[in-house]
Amino acid sequence: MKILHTSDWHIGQVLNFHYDRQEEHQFFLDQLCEIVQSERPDALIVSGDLYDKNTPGNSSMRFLSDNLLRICDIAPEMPIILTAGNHDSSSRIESMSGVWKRVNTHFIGAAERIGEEYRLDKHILEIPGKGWIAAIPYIPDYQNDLYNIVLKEIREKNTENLPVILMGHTTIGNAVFTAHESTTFNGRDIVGGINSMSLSDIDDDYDYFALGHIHTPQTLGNGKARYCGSPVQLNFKEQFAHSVTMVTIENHGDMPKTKTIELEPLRKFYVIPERPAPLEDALAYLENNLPDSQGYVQVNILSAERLPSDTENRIRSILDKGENLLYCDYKCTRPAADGKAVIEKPDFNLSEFREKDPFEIAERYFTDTLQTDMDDTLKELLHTVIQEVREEQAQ
Ligand SMILES: [Mn+2]
Repeated sequence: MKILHTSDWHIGQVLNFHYDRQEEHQFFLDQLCEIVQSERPDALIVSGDLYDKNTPGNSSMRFLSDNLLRICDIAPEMPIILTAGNHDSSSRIESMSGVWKRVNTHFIGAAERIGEEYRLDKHILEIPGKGWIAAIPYIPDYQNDLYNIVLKEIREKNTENLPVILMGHTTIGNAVFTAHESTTFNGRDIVGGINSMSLSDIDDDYDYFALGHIHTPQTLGNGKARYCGSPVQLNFKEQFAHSVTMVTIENHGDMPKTKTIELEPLRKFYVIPERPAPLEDALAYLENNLPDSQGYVQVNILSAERLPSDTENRIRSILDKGENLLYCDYKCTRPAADGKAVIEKPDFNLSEFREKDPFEIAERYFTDTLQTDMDDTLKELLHTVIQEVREEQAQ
């Protein structure tokens, strides 16, 4: 069985309130169409965060459906399986699922219970003669038993011993979180508001665990679980090659063979200079080192003081000398007493702030103002409240 694994598309992202990424997403999806055409996978799976917001605009929704239809036309026999991530609204993702099934495209938004039991049929997709897909969307912590329940059901159905693919949108502990802010609570990693689970919590009889949520591509400890990473760079921290993953599994029980297919970005993300430098040095460096291909620029400044109000205009006028360089923002880092840059806790700029988990913001506010750490009772309380608001929003 051959599977094309991707996740974290974040369609509809607007960078710094200003730069609509649709052209860049189109550039990615054009490449995805070519990959489907040339590789002919048995299924295309998208492990969550289809949209950037849980209320995507009409143009984003149309953009996704137009592009999915293009893929359907290229490979009508190939099922497309898309799950909701924590950025998506699960009910919105499922709202048109009945229609989409007619073109072999499956949207799975949330787990559902009938009485005490989960509805399992919506998570289990058989690709006849090829294999099985266990399509688990982003689920709240208390539903984590769903993974093993679905795998058990597939075990019983899989009399031909075909490969089993598990999909998930979650944090796996000890993964590499470079493109994200992570925090630890009660010994568990938390990324983007999702508490980590351990691979050992999940029965080991899947052949490949197609993960989404962490944007840094990586294969995890057991060699069978992989974050394919985001296909389009979403912020200045994601300084790595963006890609999709092609997975081949011969038989159930064999190790998966993965191939990373790198994607070409339409625009690049430049952090200039690489290390924070005093304002005048940073601007002079920028002027002498203007990138020659189009992209977003973040200027990396070291300053103990608030920057003068004309800083933004000065940066813009330097960028105007380049070809299609888009001003994004500057990042101001405070120097420590010994003159070295403090990079552990830089000031957030507005776009970074919007990406933050509410827990982190509250925790930081608390420690900054009261100069003491939040105790566990308060942390617990805060987590519960955030979780409850999230669940309400998801409905
Ligand atoms: Mn994501």
